[in-house]
Amino acid sequence: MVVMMMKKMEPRLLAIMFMASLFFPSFVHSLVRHYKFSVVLKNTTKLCSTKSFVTVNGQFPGPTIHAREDDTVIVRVTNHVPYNVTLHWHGIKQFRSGWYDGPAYVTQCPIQPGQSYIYNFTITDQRGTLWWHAHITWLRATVHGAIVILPKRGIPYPFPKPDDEKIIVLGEWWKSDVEAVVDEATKSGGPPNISDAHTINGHPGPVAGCIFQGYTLHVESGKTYLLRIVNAALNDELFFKIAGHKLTVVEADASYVKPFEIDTIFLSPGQTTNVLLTANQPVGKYLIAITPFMDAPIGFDNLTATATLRYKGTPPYSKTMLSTIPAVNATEVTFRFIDSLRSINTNIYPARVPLTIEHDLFFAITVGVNPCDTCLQGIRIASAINNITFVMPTTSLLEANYYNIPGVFTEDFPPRPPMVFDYTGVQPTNLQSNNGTKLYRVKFNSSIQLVLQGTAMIAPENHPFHLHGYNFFVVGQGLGNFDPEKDPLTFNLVDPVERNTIGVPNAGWAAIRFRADNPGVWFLHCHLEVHTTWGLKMAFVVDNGEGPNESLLPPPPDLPKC
Ligand SMILES: *[C@@H]1O[C@H](CO)[C@@H](O)[C@H](O)[C@H]1NC(C)=O
Ligand SMILES: *[C@@H]1O[C@H](CO)[C@@H](O)[C@H](O)[C@H]1NC(C)=O
Ligand SMILES: *[C@@H]1O[C@H](CO)[C@@H](O)[C@H](O)[C@H]1NC(C)=O
Ligand SMILES: *[C@@H]1O[C@H](CO)[C@@H](O)[C@H](O)[C@H]1NC(C)=O
Ligand SMILES: *[C@@H]1O[C@H](CO)[C@@H](O)[C@H](O)[C@H]1NC(C)=O
Ligand SMILES: *[C@@H]1O[C@H](CO)[C@@H](O)[C@H](O)[C@H]1NC(C)=O
Ligand SMILES: *[C@@H]1O[C@H](CO)[C@@H](O)[C@H](O)[C@H]1NC(C)=O
Ligand SMILES: *[C@@H]1O[C@H](CO)[C@@H](O)[C@H](O)[C@H]1NC(C)=O
Ligand SMILES: *[C@@H]1O[C@H](CO)[C@@H](O)[C@H](O)[C@H]1NC(C)=O
Ligand SMILES: *[C@@H]1O[C@H](CO)[C@@H](O)[C@H](O)[C@H]1NC(C)=O
Ligand SMILES: [Cu+2]
Repeated sequence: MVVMMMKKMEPRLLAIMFMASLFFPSFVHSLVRHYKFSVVLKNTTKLCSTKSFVTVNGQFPGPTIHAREDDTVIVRVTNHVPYNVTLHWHGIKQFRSGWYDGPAYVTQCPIQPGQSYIYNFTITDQRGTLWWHAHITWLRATVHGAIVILPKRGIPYPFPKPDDEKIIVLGEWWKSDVEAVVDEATKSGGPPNISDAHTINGHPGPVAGCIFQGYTLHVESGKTYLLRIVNAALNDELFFKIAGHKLTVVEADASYVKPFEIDTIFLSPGQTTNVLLTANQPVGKYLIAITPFMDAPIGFDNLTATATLRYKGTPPYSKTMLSTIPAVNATEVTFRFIDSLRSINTNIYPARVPLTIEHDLFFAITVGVNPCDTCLQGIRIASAINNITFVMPTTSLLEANYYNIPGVFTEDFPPRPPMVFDYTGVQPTNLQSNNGTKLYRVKFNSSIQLVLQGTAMIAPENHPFHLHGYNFFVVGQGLGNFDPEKDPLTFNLVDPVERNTIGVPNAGWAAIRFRADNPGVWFLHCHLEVHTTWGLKMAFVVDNGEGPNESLLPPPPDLPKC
């Protein structure tokens, strides 16, 4: 195509184009990047137990996708395992390409054993670190990997160019099969078993029963490294710290932030961040530690995972410099990190915060119990938004909307709680919820404000909420009950951080804004897999706008069927 066009062009024009491409390297066409992902079982005897687990291409963490902004990424996924699989490209906006977003029964039916599906999406208007993961049952525990999006060719980072880049994927490991863990919990109605270890690039910490080798981050004195950190854990929010070194945060969820220096990074499951690390300490070895954060009276995996930062030239048998670690309930350390995040908001990367609101939504997040005859204690834990525990359909919501299939979902998702109570104070005595496959429909390009209100029902807890299809701006955050009169006066509408996953603080609230300029069905859910399983999820339906450029593409021919 390009060659044919060029043949028809004036030679003089071609010469100008060629020269322009020399002076402006960004003139070079964007690329199509092809990947082959085989979903296969891998056997291990090394990772804490002997078990067989699901991977992509036999790798844990899975392969990294490298692309530039404006590139098209094509991933041919073939399922060779006895489970249904889908893959989600976490944080990729999927403009008009919702068929490739990946959450099972939301945008597609599963890729069944023996089947293939080609994911095909273009990366528009984002650069940084994101990640991909399975989006069905609990398979993402071991089916995940990083996505590195470089800026367009010839466009520099808005911070000093690092000498090298390193990917650090944090995970959570069960000695037994994760599908058995979630199935057991679903049968019993109670909470699932907590994990047995945390991992850094696939290496578990020094944990009983695990062979400890540990990941080593090799550095050279005087050099600066860009660390691309992903929290791929299922249920645990994590602190990340390197002994003796400060970190300069430059990006969160593939959006640039105003750089700031800090010693402890805090990431909820689903979140990513890029930091600069300068090897400016005496040659030696330094401990890298990841530890969980939990400020609620809830059972969790409290184990630390460690790795080593090692300078080139470190003598053998050197001692590793240790570091203090934050207390598991160090809420103030989480706020120190979160409150420092600001969009870079420059001419090139403006923060386009919606200033007027067409949909003013207030979602109360509760965890309660419903009666259950077949459950161990006669009750089942259920989580809800505005008292609706989301019921997954058995066909894809996006298809149901596209083909107008009746009976799959209703459009009456409540924009506010049906019952007002003291969300973070005195709790209702009735802990039951309603259920349904209820969606919330908006017109193309509507502006939405969503206040996510945590509650103390059963126990107050932090919930990292993830929105598909968009980034949003975190315009406000606070403790206690949101005050619709006073709190909006303090909103940051100038340079709020732009991200795709937001930790709603324990017994507090977070306010986000976004413009629904991407047609499709977009999932909103807690990124603690345990809570998603309990029904803490819903979806938006966003209508097409005018003309093909504002409309969802037609479904691909190989879209899996239910
Ligand atoms: C993994 O182990 C199972 C049973 O333990 C065996 O049937 C299978 O062939 C093994 N797979 C590989 C790839 O080694
Ligand atoms: C990917 O999508 C583009 C645009 O929708 C289409 O032209 C192209 O053929 C697709 N590629 C594959 C491999 O399906
Ligand atoms: C969950 O933990 C209990 C108690 O330790 C154990 O008996 C059970 O086998 C575990 N379940 C799975 C699926 O590992
Ligand atoms: C970690 O949790 C276990 C129970 O899962 C508990 O026995 C242990 O005391 C805890 N350790 C710390 C340091 O809190
Ligand atoms: C954290 O936990 C410790 C030990 O349980 C307790 O003494 C301390 O008050 C807690 N701190 C906060 C901020 O809740
Ligand atoms: C939720 O719905 C259930 C069932 O209708 C009801 O009993 C309960 O009071 C409601 N709770 C809240 C907090 O709205
Ligand atoms: C939804 O609620 C109804 C009425 O309480 C109940 O019978 C049904 O089992 C619930 N469905 C699910 C999937 O929880
Ligand atoms: C969406 O709305 C904003 C604000 O009114 C406007 O600036 C923008 O052009 C609209 N975008 C589209 C694609 O219509
Ligand atoms: C759609 O977008 C393409 C490429 O940006 C542009 O050339 C075309 O004019 C647009 N069409 C309409 C109807 O806006
Ligand atoms: C896999 O997906 C198909 C299509 O939705 C469904 O019929 C089947 O029950 C699923 N299998 C499992 C094991 O969940
Ligand atoms: Cu949650």
